[in-house]
Amino acid sequence: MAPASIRLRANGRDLTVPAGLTLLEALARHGIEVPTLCSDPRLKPASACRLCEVEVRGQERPLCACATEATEGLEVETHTPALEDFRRSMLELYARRLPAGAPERMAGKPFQRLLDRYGVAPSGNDRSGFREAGHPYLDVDLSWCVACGRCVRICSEVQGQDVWTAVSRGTDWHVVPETAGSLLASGCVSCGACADTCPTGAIEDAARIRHGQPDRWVRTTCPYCGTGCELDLGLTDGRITESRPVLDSVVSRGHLCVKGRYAFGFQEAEDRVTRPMVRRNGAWEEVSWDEALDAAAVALRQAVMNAGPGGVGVLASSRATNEENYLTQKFARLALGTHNVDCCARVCHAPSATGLGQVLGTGAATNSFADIERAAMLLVVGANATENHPIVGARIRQRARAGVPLVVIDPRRTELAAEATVHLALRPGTNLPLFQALARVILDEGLADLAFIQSRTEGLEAFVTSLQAWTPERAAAACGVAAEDIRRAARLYATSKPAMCLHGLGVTEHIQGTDGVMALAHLALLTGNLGLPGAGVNPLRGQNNVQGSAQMGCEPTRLTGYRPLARALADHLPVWGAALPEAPGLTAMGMLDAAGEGRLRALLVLGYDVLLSHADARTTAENLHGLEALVVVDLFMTETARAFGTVFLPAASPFEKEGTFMNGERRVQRVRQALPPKGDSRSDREILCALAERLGAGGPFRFPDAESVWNEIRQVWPDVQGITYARLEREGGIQWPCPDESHPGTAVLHAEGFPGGGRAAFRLLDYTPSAQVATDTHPWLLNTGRSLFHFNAATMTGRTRNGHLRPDNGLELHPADAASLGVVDGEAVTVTSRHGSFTLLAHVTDRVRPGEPFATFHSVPAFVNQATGPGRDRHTGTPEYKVTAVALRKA
Ligand SMILES: Nc1nc2c(c(=O)[nH]1)N[C@H]1C(S)=C(S)[C@@H](COP(=O)(O)OP(=O)(O)OC[C@H]3O[C@@H](n4cnc5c(=O)[nH]c(N)nc54)[C@H](O)[C@@H]3O)O[C@H]1N2
Ligand SMILES: Nc1nc2c(c(=O)[nH]1)N[C@H]1C(S)=C(S)[C@@H](COP(=O)(O)OP(=O)(O)OC[C@H]3O[C@@H](n4cnc5c(=O)[nH]c(N)nc54)[C@H](O)[C@@H]3O)O[C@H]1N2
Ligand code: SF4
Ligand code: SF4
Ligand SMILES: [Mo]
Repeated sequence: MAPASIRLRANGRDLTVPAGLTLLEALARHGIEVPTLCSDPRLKPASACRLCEVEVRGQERPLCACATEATEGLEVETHTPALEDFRRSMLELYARRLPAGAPERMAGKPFQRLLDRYGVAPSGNDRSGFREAGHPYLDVDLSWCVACGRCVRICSEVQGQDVWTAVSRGTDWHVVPETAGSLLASGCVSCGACADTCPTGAIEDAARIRHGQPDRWVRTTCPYCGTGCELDLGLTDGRITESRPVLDSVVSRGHLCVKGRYAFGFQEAEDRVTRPMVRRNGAWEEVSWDEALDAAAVALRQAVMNAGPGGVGVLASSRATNEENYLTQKFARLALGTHNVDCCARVCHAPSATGLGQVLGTGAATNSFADIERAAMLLVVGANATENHPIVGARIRQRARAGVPLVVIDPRRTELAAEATVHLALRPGTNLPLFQALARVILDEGLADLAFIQSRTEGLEAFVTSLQAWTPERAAAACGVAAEDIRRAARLYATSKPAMCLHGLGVTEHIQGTDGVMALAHLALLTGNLGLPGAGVNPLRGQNNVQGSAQMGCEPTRLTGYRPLARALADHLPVWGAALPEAPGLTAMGMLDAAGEGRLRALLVLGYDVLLSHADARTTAENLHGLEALVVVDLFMTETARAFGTVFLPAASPFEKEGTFMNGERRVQRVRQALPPKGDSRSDREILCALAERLGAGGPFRFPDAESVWNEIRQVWPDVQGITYARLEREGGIQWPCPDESHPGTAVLHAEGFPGGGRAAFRLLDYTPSAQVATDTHPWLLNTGRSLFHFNAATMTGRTRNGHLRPDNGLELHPADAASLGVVDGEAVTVTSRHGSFTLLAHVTDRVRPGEPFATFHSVPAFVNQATGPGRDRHTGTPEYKVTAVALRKA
């Protein structure tokens, strides 16, 4: 084994550093700053600028510190007069390329600091470099380009988009976007990595050019997806003007997608609701907080009086913090006396939690994002990671490009599918036959890990028998793929160890959602891909804190820790000091059904646009119509509130409060307040506690701050006992289980055993095909999901300039389908199912299969869920968003 640390000598000083660093990094650890232009910790060393050359004893010529490993006994000199003279003359060469005018563009940039240090000033006058000023987020003026190549490298090595290319211009070279036209017209995804790394400001955030350097930075966690990237919010005069990636974040490693990087503007949107409101005679009226809270409390109390505690329900927000979600379910249970509490995991990854729970005993991702780089093979199932978890997706793409086998199972040729070793483009709704056939090939071809199966699982024999029907040929026919491809995929998965499975909604949002997840878990059991780094079954969780909402107990049958009521009761009772309701609770679906039937009278909805996001919108609307009161806590007038709300309580945004989020790899990370709540808005925590006081249940809801709520969570859920705010501050995010303060957190679940010391269990799964089949009247199968620039109901991204980036909310339609309808790209198409219809502009592309159009649900006017149907997963009730039989016509 390599030694953990090594010693070297620099400028006459003895230094001890961890082994494996470059000389540049090693010296930096001891405060010896060697100048450099082309290096960035996110990039492979390029040795291009030569500024970091140092003299190494025994070497004839100086060596680039960025490309030299720090090894035992090395003796270096870093700032000899010769080296410094060389650096100054190099910088003079660079400075000659830069225009002498308009120095403010480079103000504060690393290259300006270097020039200052060496007393060099820009002296050129060529302003003819490529420019782009019409981009909403980026401002490019390559007159300031010093050809360090960092933009080219970061776009390729980190983001994988390869937008920038180097072209020679006379004796030197410059960069231009691939199309030489503009960034907007190129394959650029506006991740902003090139602007972040550019040392001169040639490629820069438009906001930096406009507002100058921020005067304050606040480190926090991204409020969008479950990846949980860390951002530095830059504030200028009390406004957020920038968001930059955090270099030392273990999750995001100095990278962000367009949403974390640029989509923060919703916070100050003009139509943000910042005053409490009550609906009177059909119209919203602004009122005081007292009035609004009274109105909400009266409505909730009245519903309980009229229909019993089961007559009210609460929908939690998976966009809010853990602390707020904990209070939400505590509010339902203690202040309202009902288990009617749920969150949008119900319409998302509830099948993952249930399916993994059934087979493995824990319903969360088994491994970590860092395992992407450890896996010898990657299996991506029904997840469009480069668009929906872009930081994860970019890393998967880098591994595939480095030669790691990648199997993608998705009806569409997603960006990852285009890079895959095998792409199984199955018919939507046919995961189960495919997964069963994969299992059968693994067993038939003797590729199973028998030792693992024997020591750690049970139920194999019956499982093997149940697979008899699923030959690759039969599955191939059911799924519309080639039997040989099923065999190739099975062999790749079973013979490359460790193999890591990552899955998305293409697995869960089906009537066989939970069964599909169990079938995936079986594949991992068969091949021994559990409990190892680089392996496991990993749902790519959706919203920033959906893992947290469920884990906090926003679930009718589970308390904090996602533990069944009976099992978690003993931890909760002493802390809560009150008995729990006896009647069982309803899921989100069940609550809406009950509202339609008049059994549920009032609903409290925090940050969740039910009307727009639930399937079969007509039924959703009818159900919501059955409510006597609908209290909405949100930042914006959601479609649900607009149509049915009776009280509106304006919530503080995630940039305006303290707390924690939990990302998809079970990591608890801090959310930090950058701004005071806008207008009169208040945090969900304050709102819930104030409501509890009004309901006469204030006692268990008196918390001075978010941290004190977290400390109560630690008391009721032993798995996070060791995670304190002080540790999060010191160490960064921590993954549960973390039972005590000396525990480092758990990166890989099930290394020792499955929960309760038990074995993982193979389950027998029956395949019931979807009722949504193509017929003469509805010959197409509609698939729905998301795209990069918008987020869910687009409530937040729709209030930023993301919409200017690419018109990407069209109906993806295969050219053959477009031809049969007589439509061309950009023409409107009406999609009609048995449930309803919507109209979208056609986006003609062969990334979808013929007969299988795809729509995002991001467009409010289009309102795609008018057409999706009532199908639900039989275990969790999760809607069947991914298959609807439809008819299409030119609008
Ligand atoms: N940019 C962006 N990012 C987001 C979101 C967003 O709205 N926009 N939303 C967030 C949320 S809440 C979530 S839950 C995640 C979701 O992230 P993903 O799980 O990636 O979401 P989807 O795009 O809905 O669906 C993924 C894929 O499933 C495929 N699919 C459909 N049917 C089938 C099938 O039968 N079998 C298989 N194998 N695949 C199928 C679709 O073609 C699609 O490519 O993204 C989160 N991140
Ligand atoms: N056709 C189709 N429909 C789908 C899906 C699909 O794939 N296809 N996917 C489904 C999935 S996976 C999901 S998760 C749902 C998502 O559906 P929603 O949960 O409705 O989607 P979001 O847009 O994330 O809405 C979150 C709301 O929270 C508010 N918000 C943000 N931060 C806070 C906060 O701190 N506090 C409060 N109180 N509010 C806040 C926002 O303003 C926004 O109104 O959509 C589902 N609908
Ligand atoms: S913003 Fe991202 S994708 Fe676009 S050119 Fe820069 S690095 Fe490449
Ligand atoms: S990948 Fe997700 S968490 Fe990361 S910046 Fe993008 S939206 Fe935010
Ligand atoms: Mo989701």
